[in-house]
Amino acid sequence: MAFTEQQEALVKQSWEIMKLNIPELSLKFFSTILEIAPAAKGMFSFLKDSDQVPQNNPRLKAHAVKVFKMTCESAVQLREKGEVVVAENTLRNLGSVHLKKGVIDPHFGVVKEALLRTIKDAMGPQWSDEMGIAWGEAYDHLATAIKSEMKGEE
Ligand code: HEM
Ligand code: ISQ
Repeated sequence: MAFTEQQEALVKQSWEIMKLNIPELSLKFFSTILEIAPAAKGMFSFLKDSDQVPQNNPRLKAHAVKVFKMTCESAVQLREKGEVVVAENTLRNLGSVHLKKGVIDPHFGVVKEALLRTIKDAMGPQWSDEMGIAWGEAYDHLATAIKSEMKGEE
């Protein structure tokens, strides 16, 4: 089914609200990933010398924000062109970083679940199932692009 203007609006509007509280959002997103997949702890450099999720790590924040932003951009592209195209150099970098860190296909489902739970939590009463579906679709297209880059299928 085509990605609608209404779906794009749901993603963009909720991102505008969520980005007002990046410290909490990024922490919640990252903590939820580790809650669902504790084994992923070893992959992230933010946790190198501690068991605790760092409360104010600029790199953690920047990466988490990038995931949200890229997913939001994917929603715009899906509505505009019906597909997601990531700039070639960006995609190559993301492919190689994730390969090097040992990320595998099932991890993308973990990050999706964490992303959706984080949005639901952040939006509270403004959350809707339609909002979750829109973010989920945008994420799936982006994840597909990264996964195929990781497999050398570009
Ligand atoms: C790093 C985005 C999925 C684990 C990054 C970075 C970005 C990013 C922008 C920083 C890249 C850099 O340093 O140049 C995304 C997006 C994803 C995704 C958009 C899905 C659509 C995943 C998944 C995992 C994962 C499924 C596995 C749990 C990591 C790790 C790093 C990383 C371990 C390195 C962090 C560090 O510096 O220690 N990701 N990612 N990512 N990502 Fe992802
Ligand atoms: C990197 N890749 C995917 C998800 C992330 C969440 C928080 C910080 C970094 C991330």
